[in-house]
Amino acid sequence: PTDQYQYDLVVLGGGSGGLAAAKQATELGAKVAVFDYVIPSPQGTKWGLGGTCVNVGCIPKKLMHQAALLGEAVHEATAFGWQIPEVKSVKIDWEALTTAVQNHVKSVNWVTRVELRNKKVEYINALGYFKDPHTIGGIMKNGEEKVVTAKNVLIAVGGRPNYPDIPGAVEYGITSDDIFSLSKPPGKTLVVGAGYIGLECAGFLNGLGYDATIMVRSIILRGFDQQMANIIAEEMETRGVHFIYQAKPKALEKQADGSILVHWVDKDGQIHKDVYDTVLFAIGRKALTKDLKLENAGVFVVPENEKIDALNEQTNVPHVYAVGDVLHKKPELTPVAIHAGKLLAKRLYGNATELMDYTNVATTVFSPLEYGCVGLSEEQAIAIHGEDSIEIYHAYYKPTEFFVPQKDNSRCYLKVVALRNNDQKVLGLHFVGPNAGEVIQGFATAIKCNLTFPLLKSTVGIHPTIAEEFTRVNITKRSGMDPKPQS
Ligand code: FAD
Ligand code: NA7
Repeated sequence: PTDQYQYDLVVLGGGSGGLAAAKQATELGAKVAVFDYVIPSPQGTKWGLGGTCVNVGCIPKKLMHQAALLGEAVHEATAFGWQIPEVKSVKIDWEALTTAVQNHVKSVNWVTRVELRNKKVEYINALGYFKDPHTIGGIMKNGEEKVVTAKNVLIAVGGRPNYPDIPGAVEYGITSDDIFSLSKPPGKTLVVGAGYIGLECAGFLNGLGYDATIMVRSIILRGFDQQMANIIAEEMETRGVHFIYQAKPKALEKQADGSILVHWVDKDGQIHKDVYDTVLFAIGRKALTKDLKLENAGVFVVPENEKIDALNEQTNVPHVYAVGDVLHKKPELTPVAIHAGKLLAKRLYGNATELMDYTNVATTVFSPLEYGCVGLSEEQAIAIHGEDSIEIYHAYYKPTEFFVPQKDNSRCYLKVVALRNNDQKVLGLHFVGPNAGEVIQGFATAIKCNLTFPLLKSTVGIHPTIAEEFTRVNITKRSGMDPKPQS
């Protein structure tokens, strides 16, 4: 420990960012404690160490998406000659699915604890808060308080789902915190919100055979390229997901048979009523800064969203840092939290100087037909550089594996957003199709290396893949030529 403090670093929040920073800091010789505590959801769902990604985010989400893809694959397999008796009656066993998913989550919780023990990071299962700028209190499950002092503090408390302020929402609604361990099959489900979490949840539920409806307040996937967003929504619609546009829920009422009567209002102010088995809110997330008593340390939050506006992960109080979803205007993604946490620990305890680069972070929406992207959307590129300076190359393509089962390929589409001037720097890549995340990841490195359109064109493809389509694209939107494949 450094001079008068018990710890060199106390981390508030044992999720993606906090754990990465804690492990890196101890590796560099710092004495570190991590406070992690999960307040149960209003439905009573709780989970172990590791944060959102492991327990109620990326990991269970990807597993349920995979389960849905496998259901699709079972049907395709017959076209390739697999003999599957009574393929039409193949259906999901929700309990078996959630058990498998939760078993994996629990194994990750366990590995995380062992890793902390091995690395000599002290794990304190308590809800931490500032007593003063260098003193952290933590309320444990039994109500007792643990108090420690720290030279530096890292805030990595992440966020939790919002509920709308309407009657019945908290009592009868669920969120992504509950869906992955829901004890009974969700049945007919209303998903409120058309951000990526709403689309993904409705997508896998539909793929698993449940009737799913998305209630969209305004647009699909605010902040993402709108052409691409609408393509994946259209694809979801053809696969059976229902969309109610320009609508908001007004009230939820529990009925005698356990179903939920949803009162909702359309764009003309007309009230409608529909019955669902499950209502899932995916209307955004709030940063968990309220419980931290930041005023005791003098740390400011942005009033509108209670997030922390840090410069190079340093808050307005020099020895207090922040990483992950709690940061204002930074991508809310696990690898972003991890990368920023590691770099910060290296700067604090390893004499490093490298700063986190939040630009050109690739991401993927795991909708039934996935959407992966990196860099600027078409709209953003035009807003920054002007329409005359931007060239959009685009193409529809036909995945080889779609032909035999005659899968609909009409929304397999990609586009390249590039500058029009001499070097034709690539500003953004967008891809709708199978395994979009796998396709985009390597191109994200290429963009970091200042990829230009001529360099992309000089890359020899891997055949037959869908990623090679990026090396074949040559039709500009400006030309008005048909981007559909000629063969
Ligand atoms: P978290 O991982 O949320 O960890 C914070 C931890 O701190 C939690 O355990 C919390 O309980 C604890 N805590 C809070 N307050 C206190 C306190 N006062 N004292 C002690 N502990 C406290 N990202 C991707 O990159 N890819 C994806 O596919 C993806 N899918 C997602 C799907 C869903 C449904 C959701 C909800 C999120 C998804 N994300 C995805 C986002 C990703 O999960 C987050 O960006 C990431 O977990 C943020 O890490 P963090 O360290 O900021 O916070
Ligand atoms: P997002 O991406 O913030 O999207 C929230 C969606 O919910 C969006 O479509 C909103 O519509 C809609 N919304 C927001 N408030 C309401 C209310 N009150 N009623 C109905 N609809 C509403 O949130 P996610 O939950 O998908 O993800 C949260 C974050 O976690 C996300 O930013 C990731 O980076 C990580 P709008 O477009 O505002 O009209």
